[in-house]
Amino acid sequence: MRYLSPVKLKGGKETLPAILTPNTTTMAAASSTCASSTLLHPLHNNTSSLLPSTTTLHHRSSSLSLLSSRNTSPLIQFSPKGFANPLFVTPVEKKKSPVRTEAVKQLTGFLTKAEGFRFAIVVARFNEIVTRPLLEGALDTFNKYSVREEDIDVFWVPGSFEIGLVAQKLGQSGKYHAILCIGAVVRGDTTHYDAVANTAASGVLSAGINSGVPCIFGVLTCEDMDQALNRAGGKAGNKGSEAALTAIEMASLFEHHLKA
Ligand code: INI
Repeated sequence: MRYLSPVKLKGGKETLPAILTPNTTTMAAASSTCASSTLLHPLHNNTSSLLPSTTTLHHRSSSLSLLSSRNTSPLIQFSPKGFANPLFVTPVEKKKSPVRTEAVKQLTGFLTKAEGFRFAIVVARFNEIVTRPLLEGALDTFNKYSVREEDIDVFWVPGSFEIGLVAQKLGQSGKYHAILCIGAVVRGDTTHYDAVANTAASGVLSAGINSGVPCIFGVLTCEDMDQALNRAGGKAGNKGSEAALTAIEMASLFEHHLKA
């Protein structure tokens, strides 16, 4: 059976009829009695940037997929796992929730006011053809967000395996608001890759936990060199730059909300 449903696009520019079809995989939420659902982005917990934020799905079936009428590939599917698709659907109750949430504090770090924060960057020399552009991406982002050059120290280590120990020492020094760890582990023919990748990840995690200072994981773990270069300023962006943003946000969260 198929139901036609209007889909409102942001700004009201376009209205695409959507086809709702019963789906064999059902999410419990979909069988609720509420008359409409709002599309939410799983990461941002707000209306999706992938689909128009005002998209409203009117469903009459307990188990549905939302299809564009121009294209039969599903835009959303209700899935028991929920996160299997880039979008999931959470029913929004029309009636007011009995739980009052106005007084609940929501605390987050800010990307503004980064001036004055001190950062250490630990960077692996191994695969320097990848780690150097990652470092440059990080320095560029710090600069854009007003972190002063004199507030950044860069420590080079032989490989990603060595990053955790140095990060922990720097965290414990009390000199920095966050430690940014940069490396590139590229899969080779041996299991060495797994050992180095796992050690780098657990080392950076332990450094943060043991020092109480945010240690950010900017270590690429890639199948091949192409993939690594794509993430170091190529087609897939610059992960060093993204890691620098994470460092600023975490430094801010700790400074403003988690100070002992
Ligand atoms: N170090 C890396 O940073 N990336 C790698 O891909 C890598 N591989 O594949 O060997 C690597 N090895 C070196 C390692 O990090 C240590 O420096 C070395 O084992 C000495 O402790």
